[in-house]
Amino acid sequence: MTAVLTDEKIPNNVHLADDRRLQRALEAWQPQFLDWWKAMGPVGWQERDIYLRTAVSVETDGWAHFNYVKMPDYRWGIFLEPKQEGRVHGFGDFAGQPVWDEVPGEFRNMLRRLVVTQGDTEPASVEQQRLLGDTAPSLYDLRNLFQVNVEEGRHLWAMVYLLHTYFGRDGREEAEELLARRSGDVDKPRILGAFNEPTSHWLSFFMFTMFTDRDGKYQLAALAESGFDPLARTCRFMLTEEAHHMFVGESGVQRVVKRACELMKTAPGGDVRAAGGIDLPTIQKYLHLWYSLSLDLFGGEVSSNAADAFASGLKGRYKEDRYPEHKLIGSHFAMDVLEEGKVVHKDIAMRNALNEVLRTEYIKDCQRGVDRWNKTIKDEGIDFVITLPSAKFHRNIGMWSTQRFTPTGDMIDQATYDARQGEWLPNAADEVFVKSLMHPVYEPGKMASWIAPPAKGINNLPGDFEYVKPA
Ligand code: BYC
Repeated sequence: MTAVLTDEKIPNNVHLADDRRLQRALEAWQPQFLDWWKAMGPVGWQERDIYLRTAVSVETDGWAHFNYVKMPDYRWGIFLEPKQEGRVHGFGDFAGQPVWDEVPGEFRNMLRRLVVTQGDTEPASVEQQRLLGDTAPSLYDLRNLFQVNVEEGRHLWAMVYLLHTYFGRDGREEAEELLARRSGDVDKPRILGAFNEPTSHWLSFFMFTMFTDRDGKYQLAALAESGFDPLARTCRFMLTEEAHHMFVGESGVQRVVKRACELMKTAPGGDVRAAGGIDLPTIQKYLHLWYSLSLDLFGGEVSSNAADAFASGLKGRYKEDRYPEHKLIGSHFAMDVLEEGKVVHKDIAMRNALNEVLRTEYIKDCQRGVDRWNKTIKDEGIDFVITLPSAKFHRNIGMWSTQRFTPTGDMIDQATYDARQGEWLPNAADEVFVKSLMHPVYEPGKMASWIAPPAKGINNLPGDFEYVKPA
């Protein structure tokens, strides 16, 4: 095992040294985590010095320390936002009562399931991205990939801390299972659909960090409202790291879009593909794919699980305190539903509609990102608009998954869908083409043909900074 740490084996602000039993349990899990990281984490870069940001404390000057580090030596720590004395439940049946520092027995299973589901996504994403280092379009992007990867590893630690501390033997078993499931494995898949999809090239990686990490933002924000205080405090700190992941996605796609526009103007016949770029219609197809997979992550449109999680104070809404009312008894949400094969707009009891309420906030946030991409296209003088498809398109979870829809939301039969899906989603030829562009560029300051350089460097460093040191 790599010698990880200097003073403390597991950096933390949870007074781990005061709880010998917990400390021993986590120190026993640590080598299993490192074995998993080495087996399933980034392939081929583990011994390199990478310019990474490490959280060493939750204070403003402590959560973003930049330095060269070899990934297995990254200090994966346990950080919770400081406790707010006197905090009360902000929503649900217990609104106004003091928050819980221990797991209430009647909600133990529901809470464990939420923590396990959240925890499962973190190693899953590392597994999905493990080969991307082979084809990075620049050292800047390579470093960003690894930053995202190590932080997902830390987010796994955050959930494993909760499992070990609050869920006894079941929690320890669940923590082991988190290292045993594998993204895309037929026998032991990851829990949620999008986390079993291959992220086989960098366009998918950027779409994943734009859309799937953004689901993470909304789910973590909903859990950050939790009346189970340790969960709320850990999710609040995770959210500070999550912002960079979405930046990687949004700015990554923006740079691919910009390059496509430049080539439309300069390449012979405006043929972006022939000039080594990814054309805007292909970008739109990958958006369709990753956005729809990410919409699935919010669960069913009408969900008694969501109602129960809200009622019991475990999972709130995005920025719960912006809402005027926090019990949601007798209120409704107007939304599209499927009734006898027809789409109808009707009022659904609010607590049952909470997955859709969260998804609606998420969609607005995605639209803001897409608007910024469209501004880039407009600034380049190109006539093209990228759009989010209807939330009914290409769904595998929830009521829309039982019917077929076009990207504009019209219901169609299966035969029409089968005949046309290659126009809307990446087909085999698109995938072959995008992969054909994926050649590594490891020279400082240089970029692959299909992506524009970033507007500025990490931590304001110059464009030709050596983010990853040679072997
Ligand atoms: N795939 O009542 P329903 C992140 C299951 S991403 C497969 O409709 P519910 C990150 C569901 O389990 C954020 N199965 O939904 C991003 C249930 O199963 P059972 C991760 C699914 O329970 C990038 C059944 O369908 N965090 O952090 O209200 C990189 C009916 O469920 C799916 C969380 O998800 C699916 N997509 O909501 C790294 C937060 N959706 O009971 C990290 C924790 C539903 O019939 N999780 N099912 O066996 C939750 O809050 C909820 O579990 C969900 C589902 C929102 C996911």
